[in-house]
Amino acid sequence: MSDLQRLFLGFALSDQECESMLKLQKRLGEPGKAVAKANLHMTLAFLGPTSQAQRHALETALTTVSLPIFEQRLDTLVHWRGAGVLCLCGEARDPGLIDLYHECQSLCQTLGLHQSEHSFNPHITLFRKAKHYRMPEWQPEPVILRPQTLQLYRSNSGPAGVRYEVLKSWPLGR
Ligand code: 2AM
Repeated sequence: MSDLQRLFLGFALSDQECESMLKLQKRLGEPGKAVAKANLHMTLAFLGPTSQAQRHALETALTTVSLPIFEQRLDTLVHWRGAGVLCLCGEARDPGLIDLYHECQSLCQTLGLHQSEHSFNPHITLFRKAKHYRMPEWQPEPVILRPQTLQLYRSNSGPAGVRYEVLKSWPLGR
């Protein structure tokens, strides 16, 4: 039997940050399936199908990587039509966060995990299955994220939908 788990690294949102996203979802109406409050997050790196050995090696490597405290401004609505997602996006500016992204991509390469074809694109997915959507005329209130921890998530798909389980957390600030 395969021991592969679908994993990704990301940042959880504070209650206040979640509330801002829920308010924005409400204001946007029903462009697709709203991401549930418990699933709201900002992805750092999608790892894809990961074995126990790869997970163990990744967790060990992450204990020695610099995990800076950072702020991330998200201020632009983006509709990725192909993927059918509507996101709140921002520009990656914090050098520590950008370094961390590259460090993770390099770990993914070393460990044979999924590597992104794109540069870091900070975003929070608000809606999925949003294939046909006309963007509103207005711009959203900017949200400044101030994450406390980096998390390793497992994505579990079940009859009730997808659920992201936190497998491990590393406090930021080292
Ligand atoms: P998202 O961050 O844009 O929402 C688990 O599937 C998480 O990893 C999702 O939140 C998803 O998108 C993100 N992700 C990033 N790249 C992915 C990819 N190539 N395939 C699937 N999910 C990906």
